[in-house]
Amino acid sequence: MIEKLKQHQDDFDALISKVPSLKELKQLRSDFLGKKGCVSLMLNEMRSLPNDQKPLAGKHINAFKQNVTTLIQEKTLLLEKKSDLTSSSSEDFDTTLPGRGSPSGSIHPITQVMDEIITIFFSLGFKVEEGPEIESDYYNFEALNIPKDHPARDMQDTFYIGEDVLRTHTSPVQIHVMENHPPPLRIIAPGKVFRCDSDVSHTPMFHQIEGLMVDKTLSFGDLKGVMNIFLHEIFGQQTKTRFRPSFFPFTCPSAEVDIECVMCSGQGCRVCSKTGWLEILGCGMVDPAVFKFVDYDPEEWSGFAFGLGIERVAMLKYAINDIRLFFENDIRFLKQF
Ligand code: 2NM
Repeated sequence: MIEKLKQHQDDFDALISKVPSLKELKQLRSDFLGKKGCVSLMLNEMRSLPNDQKPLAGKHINAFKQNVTTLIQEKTLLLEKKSDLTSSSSEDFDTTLPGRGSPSGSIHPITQVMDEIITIFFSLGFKVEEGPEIESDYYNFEALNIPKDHPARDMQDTFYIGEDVLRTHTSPVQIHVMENHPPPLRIIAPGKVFRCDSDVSHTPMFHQIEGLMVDKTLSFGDLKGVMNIFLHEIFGQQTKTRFRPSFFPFTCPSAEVDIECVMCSGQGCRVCSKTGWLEILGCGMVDPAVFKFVDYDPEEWSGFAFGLGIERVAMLKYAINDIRLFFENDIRFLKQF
C-alpha cells in the first residue's frame, strides 16, 4: 500500500509539472481527487486491509490527498496568472504571431497635383476660393462675355439642369469673388467642372484650377512672369515654355502656353504629335467687358487670368495615357502614387 502511494505521488509530480493549461489541470484534479479518482480508490482498498494496518494506511492516504490538493491550488494560481498575461478569452493565444495590419490609404494623384499647384500659387500670394458646381447661365456664360450664340454654349458641351448648368469651367467663382470683393485681388479657384465629352483624354467630370489677379498696372509681362514661375516649379526649372496667340471670350489679348514635350524633350514623339510641344494652359488679360459686369472700372484696374486642367498635368507628370484610370479607383493604380 505504501509502495503504491509512493508510485501515485511520483506519477502526480510528473503529470502536474507538464500541465499546460487550466483545462488539463481540471482533468488532473478529477483523476486524483474526484469520486472515481485515485484517492477514492485507495480509500476503498484500505477497507480490505487487516484492522491493525488501517490507521497507518489512512494517515498516508490523507497526507497524499493533502499534498495533491495543495499542489493543485498552487498550480491553479500560476496558470491563472499566465492566462491573464496572454488573453482573457483564450488560454492558447500565441503572443508571438504577427498582427493583422490595417491597409493605409493614399492621397489620390489628382488631389496631390491639385495640392502642389495650390502650394505654388499660395507662395505667390494667391488665396483659394470655391463656389457651387451648379451655376446659372449668367455666372457660367453671360458675365464671362460668352453671348447667347457663342459655340461654347453648344448643347453638346454643356450639361443643362433646367435653366441652370453644371459649371463648364471654374470661372464663375471669379465672377462671384469680384462681385463681393473690391480690387486688388489674387485668387485661385480649384474644383470639379463638367462637359459632355468622353474618350481617352476627356471625362464628363474633370478638375480645373483657374486664377485671377487684379491690380492697378498689371501687364501681359506680369502674366508671362507668373505663368513661367508656375510651370518651372511644377515641371522643373529647365522646362522651356512658349506663348501662342489664342482667343477666349473673357480675355484680350489671350494666349495658350506650351511646354517642351516632357516625353521626348522637344524631339517630337507620339505624345506631342511630333511637334515637340505640349499645350498646358490658357490665359490672358481680363477683357474690360468682364470688369463691367462686376462693376470694376476698367480704366482704373487691369487683370490677368489663367486656367488649366489638373488631369492633363497629372497625365504628363506621371506618364499616364488614359484619363479614365483616375476615376476607376483601382487600388493597384492608386497605390503607385
Ligand atoms: C482660362 C483662360 C483664360 C479666366 C478668365 C476669368 C475671369 F473670370 F477673370 F474672367 N477666369 N478665368 C480664364 C482666362 C480662364 O482657362 C483656360
